[in-house]
Amino acid sequence: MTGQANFYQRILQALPDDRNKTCLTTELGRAVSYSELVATTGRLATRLGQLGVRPGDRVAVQVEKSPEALFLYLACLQIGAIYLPLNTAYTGPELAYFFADARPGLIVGTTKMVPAILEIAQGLGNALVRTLDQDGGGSLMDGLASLEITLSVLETSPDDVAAMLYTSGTTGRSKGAMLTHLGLISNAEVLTQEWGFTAKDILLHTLPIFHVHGLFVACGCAFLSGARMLFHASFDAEKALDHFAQATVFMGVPTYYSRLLANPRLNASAAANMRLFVSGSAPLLPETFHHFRERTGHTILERYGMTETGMNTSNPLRGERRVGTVGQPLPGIALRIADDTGKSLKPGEVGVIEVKGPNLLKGYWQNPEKTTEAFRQDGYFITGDVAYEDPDGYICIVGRASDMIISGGYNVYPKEIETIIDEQPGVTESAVIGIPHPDFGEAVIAIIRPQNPANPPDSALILATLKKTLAGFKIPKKMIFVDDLPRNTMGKVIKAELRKAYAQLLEK
Ligand code: MCA
Ligand code: AMP
Repeated sequence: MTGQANFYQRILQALPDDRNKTCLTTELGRAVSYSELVATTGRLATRLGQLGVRPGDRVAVQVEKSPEALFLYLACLQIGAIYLPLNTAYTGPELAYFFADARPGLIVGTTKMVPAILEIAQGLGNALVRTLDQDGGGSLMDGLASLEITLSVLETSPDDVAAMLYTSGTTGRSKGAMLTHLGLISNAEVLTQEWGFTAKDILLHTLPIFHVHGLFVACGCAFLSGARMLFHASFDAEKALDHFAQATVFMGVPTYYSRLLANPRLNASAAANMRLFVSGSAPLLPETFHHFRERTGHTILERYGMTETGMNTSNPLRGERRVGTVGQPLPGIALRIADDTGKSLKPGEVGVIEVKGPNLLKGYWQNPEKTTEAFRQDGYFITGDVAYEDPDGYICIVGRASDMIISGGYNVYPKEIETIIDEQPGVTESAVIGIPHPDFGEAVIAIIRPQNPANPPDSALILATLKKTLAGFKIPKKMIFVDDLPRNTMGKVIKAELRKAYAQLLEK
């Protein structure tokens, strides 16, 4: 790690000398050079300054993926503002929670979402709202091309907050994980090194850029190595395969790999130009790992991370990539499998993964209690992921301490859905669980106990209410009415039993 504390300054240091080189190409064929990246980022930074955004202010952004969206992120880094990206699937009520909690000084949304955003912003006092659309237009960009750049890169200290991402961790309502410049720099540096990124690489980038995986991992490696990106607006297996021949690295969640496998065009010759396939965000099934190797000759490299920590472990670039494991701790990151007092367990013993290193979050936004709960006295962060270490030091994740669901790489917290279902007329209670799904890995389903089993409420009405409030990926793929839910002696619903009973419901 070099002395530079601002992540954007570190990125600038890594850019190729020839700024006319292409930094990224969109799927529509638009080529963006490094000089355009630097100039537009500088102008956006200046625009943010004109709008009154100051170091430490939150800039909440819910926009479609585009080069300008990426420059807006870099502009926030440049001026020391805290970048707060939000999933484009979030509805008005979800946004209202994040805005009320984070109190952003500026909210940037798409023209489509802005009426809803303005309504929320009105209730928040002085939040400014600007638009940025996928084509690079919008009120944030008005007159930008002729704007003189007046702001340079702010010298930040390593533990200044660069970005804030909302996550529920293991419990409770979403909390803003404060990620520092040092955390982002150290993690991007270690991954660039470990995965052998160079300026010769071309990264096929199809992930969303509102999460750690697409923004910090993928873009971080590209920026620090000078690799070019083929920047797709979203993942589409057909379009991705159209660009395989030009790319050398691909990163995705397991659903991307199962969708690629479902496409007959995937074979060894289609993947001949690739040197590395990386998977993460959710468990990669052994069958996906093996089928991918049989079809393409490539062994997927699985790694493991978390919003709060960035990446913690990785299978090796050289050496054995062991199926069913997430590899070994990355350099500079200490990891232990611990019992519930934080004591290290022996290899083979199952416990919770705890990690420590420069990659860790600074804390949860305005939530000292949850921050204290998440850390041990000796500085280790408690991930909530349940695992054991094999005799060679590879980490095998076997479950999660919470009943969080990961569907297609997105985390879903049952409580949030259960609370809404339980408020519906005719419902006594509900249990939301994740069950195996051929495309999403896990799918959300709801088991509902109606007040009158002979006359259960209309599931279409419950669905409609859920859709008004929650992002689409959280909506149950099925709702089942039952007379009773299984309980333990304390009266708590036994979700493990429900997961077992409905395990086959959505399988092939
Ligand atoms: C979309 N839908 C989903 C999901 N995505 N349902 C369940 N799970 C999902 N993940 C629903 C929509 O609500 C909609 O429902 C229908 O599917 C079609 O929506 P569309 O947007 O067209 O779907 P898609 O394009 O097929 O998207 C699926 C996807 C996407 C490509 C797998 O979800 C995706 O890109 N996931 C990646 C997430 C990711 O980047 N995760 C990293 C975060 P309806 O038709 O009923 O309206 S985790 C992270 O960063 C940590 C640190 C880590 O370790 O990496
Ligand atoms: P998030 O809160 O979105 O950052 O999700 C992080 C969670 O995703 C982790 O705590 C793990 O439960 C899960 N995760 C990430 N990568 C993997 C992986 N390779 N295998 C299994 N689970 C993973």
